[in-house]
Amino acid sequence: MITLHETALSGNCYKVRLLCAVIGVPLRRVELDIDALKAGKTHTDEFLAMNPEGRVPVAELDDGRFLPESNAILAYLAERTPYLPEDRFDRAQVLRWLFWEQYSHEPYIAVVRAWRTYFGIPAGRESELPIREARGYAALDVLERTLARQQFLVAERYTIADIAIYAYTHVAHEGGFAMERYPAVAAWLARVAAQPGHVPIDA
Ligand SMILES: N[C@@H](CCC(=O)N[C@@H](CS)C(=O)NCC(=O)O)C(=O)O
Repeated sequence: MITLHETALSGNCYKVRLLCAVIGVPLRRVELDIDALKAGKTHTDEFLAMNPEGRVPVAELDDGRFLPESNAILAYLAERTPYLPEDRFDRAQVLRWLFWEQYSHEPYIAVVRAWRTYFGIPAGRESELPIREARGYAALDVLERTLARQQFLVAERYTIADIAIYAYTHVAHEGGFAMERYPAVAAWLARVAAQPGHVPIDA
């Protein structure tokens, strides 16, 4: 059992819920909704004691320890499951995609979606939108090139690399990204959604 401090609409939080559903780890959800986020409820002293960065998701373990950072939570929960390979090279490839997601994908695809769908573009930052869109498309191009040649991102099997990157890719259209340009990505999204234990973001 873990307790997940989260926001339902966040792909970073959904990643953790999806992995828990796939591996059968029971989850207690503590929701900080969009209004709580807008009101800065992740920046209270109580929340900052769980995550000094003041962001969700944060996993609260049974022994009372807290683990922030979505992809670190995935790696923790996937240890000794088929979703984090034992093989040294395959495991490094999973890490490669987790790092890539946080550096080259999430800051563009997730942020454009958040601005367009939930928050609006912050005042004074309008000029960032086309740059973030272009970088989001660059990330989708990387996925399309990769998935045109293989079924899953690492070692031809479903891993936490797929879960991490699925989370915001499958809702990229909400940010206005033209997903019809990416047939191999679309086929991979369908493969991921067909995996045992899959749950949608709004479950
Ligand atoms: N690198 C972090 C990013 C977490 C993140 O950006 N969380 C957002 C929601 S998706 C948040 O808590 N925003 C509220 C804030 O920054 O105050 C992760 O992957 O967990």
